[in-house]
Amino acid sequence: MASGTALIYDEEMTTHKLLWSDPICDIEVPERLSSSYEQLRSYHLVERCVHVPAREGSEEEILLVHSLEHLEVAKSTQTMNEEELKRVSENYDAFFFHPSTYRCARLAVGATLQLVDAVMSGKVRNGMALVRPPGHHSQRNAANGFCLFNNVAIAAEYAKLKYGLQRILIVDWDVHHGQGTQYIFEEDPSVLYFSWHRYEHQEFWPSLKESDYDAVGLGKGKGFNINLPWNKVGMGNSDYLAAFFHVLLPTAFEFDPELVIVSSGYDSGIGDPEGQMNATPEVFAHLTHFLMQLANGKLCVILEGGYHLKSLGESVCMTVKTLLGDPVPQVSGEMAPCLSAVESIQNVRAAHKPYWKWLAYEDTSFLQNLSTKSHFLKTANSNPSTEHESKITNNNDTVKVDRFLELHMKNILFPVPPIKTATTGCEGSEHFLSEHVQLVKEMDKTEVEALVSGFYADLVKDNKTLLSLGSMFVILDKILKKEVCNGIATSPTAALSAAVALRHSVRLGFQRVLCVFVGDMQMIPNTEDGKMLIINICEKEQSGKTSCKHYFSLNWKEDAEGNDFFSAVLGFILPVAYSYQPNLTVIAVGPNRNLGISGISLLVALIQGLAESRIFAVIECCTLSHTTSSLQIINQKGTYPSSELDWDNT
Ligand code: Q9C
Ligand code: ZN
Repeated sequence: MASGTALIYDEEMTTHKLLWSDPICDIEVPERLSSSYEQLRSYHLVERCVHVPAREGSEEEILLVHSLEHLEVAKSTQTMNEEELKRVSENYDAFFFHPSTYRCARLAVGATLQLVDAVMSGKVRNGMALVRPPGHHSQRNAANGFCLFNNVAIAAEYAKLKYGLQRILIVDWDVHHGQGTQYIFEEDPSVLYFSWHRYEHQEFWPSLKESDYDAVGLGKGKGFNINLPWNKVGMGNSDYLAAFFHVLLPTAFEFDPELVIVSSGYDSGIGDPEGQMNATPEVFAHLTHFLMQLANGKLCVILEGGYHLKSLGESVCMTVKTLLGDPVPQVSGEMAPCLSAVESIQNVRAAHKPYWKWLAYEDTSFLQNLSTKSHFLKTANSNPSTEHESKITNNNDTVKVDRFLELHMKNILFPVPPIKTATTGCEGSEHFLSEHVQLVKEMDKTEVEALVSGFYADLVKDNKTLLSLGSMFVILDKILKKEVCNGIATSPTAALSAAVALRHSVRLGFQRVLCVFVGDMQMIPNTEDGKMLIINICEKEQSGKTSCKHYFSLNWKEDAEGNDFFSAVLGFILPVAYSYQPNLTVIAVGPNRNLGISGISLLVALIQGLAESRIFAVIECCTLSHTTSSLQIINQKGTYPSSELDWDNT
């Protein structure tokens, strides 16, 4: 698999600038590019990237999307004087020409195509291109909204042509609707276009009817255009995450793109004068992290808008850091989408229900099957909008709920179906025992006994268990001391190991530990007043084992549909996990698990955005089918060195 992150920047693209006074266009300044690059430099991110030079896009490449007439008009501006430039500019809505504009726009196209080539050829895994002028408003025959050529649209056509791609996802997180991109691909089922945008019921520029949620595409392209209009300003981290969990990610995973291109405008970030939104720079790390799980990691991020220089620079850095594989920073703020966001999300889901089976679950009856020890869940799910309202208005609720529970209930917008049993039993793994012995040298039996004394001591009956706990502690301690970001341990009794790990972490002062347990959990630890949250994905109902409200069990039902796993992860596990905001995640894989190794590794990858990517995995020995697959589970940077686990001896 390809590694490395490309960064494309060419100072020449700062020569395009506004020569006269125009209050509409004066925010699109050269410093957007230069100060973002400086910010990357100051975080020492530039030197960690693979430098890829820009080039001019060819006329032929521009003509993949634009008319010859448009190209000729643009070309003709190179030799114009200011007065002539101003006159041509006035033919368009919010665009300005400078004598260098044509050259810069060709560099912007070429830089974007260079990035596509670097990623598609396997020279790098992913990358970002800092370009000006931006592209997503530009149309076949017109400049618009600071955009001359549609860089991202040209890149998609180019990738289809040069690499024979059949499915490309364009994610447009700029705060404006990329109507240009929509027009170019609205009849094309090979390009899935997703855009969220400030809309305010058509009040906000470009004020088009076709920016609303009901523009789903045309002809063969029906279902491949997804618009999520924001009807209020002030949308924040939780709204953006909810949009990903409940709209973009389910459709994107179902679409299964071969390449992801981001129209990466940061005017959707906090402080931006155009967007008026509240999302902080860290949220872009999370959005990037999610998109990295698609298309085998092939992700090209292309700059669009972003007019608050500081916010823009920080957000660009968050994106590049994440592309490089750094731990994902925690998002701040309460994790519940606002009512207006929920409405928009409901609307776009309803509009797209005919086209995407992964959006189709809106049957609330499943909730009766969802065995959760929290009675709040049932009411909270039945009608998110009114539920949200009642939370706001009904302050003297007689039921005292934990703050987090209250929050995450609002976060679970849509019901999750029960999930089908997907996989096989266990295979032998006796050879793992030797390495427990080996590791335990670092922590002897008496030490372990001391650590578990007073709790679980009675459960640690045999030597084998004691030894495995020893190895578990060694790895866990490295994570807790922040020597490593994540780690993995095997155990003959995953539930016990997880319980001990949770207890130990809490004792060391971790305030919120999330535990995702896959398979039958033979014992459920005391959740210690909300310091642990346990989500158990299992086949059997774990009834009567605990009365704790910080324990949820998701049951895979025999008659459940395929793909339900995804709905559960995106519709339930991630929203709950994000609202809990853990500072450590423990994932345990026990016996009778109903998930294959690929499901588990995707689950891990998705929850790796939490707890600053601090994650500890415990796998019950007999559930490993072979050694390498266990390593697939945690494969991000910062992994506890597998050599120490000595698992490469297959
Ligand atoms: N009353 C990008 O972010 N505003 N373009 C026009 C007219 C134009 C934004 C307002 C905003 C263009 C790439
Ligand atoms: Zn924009």
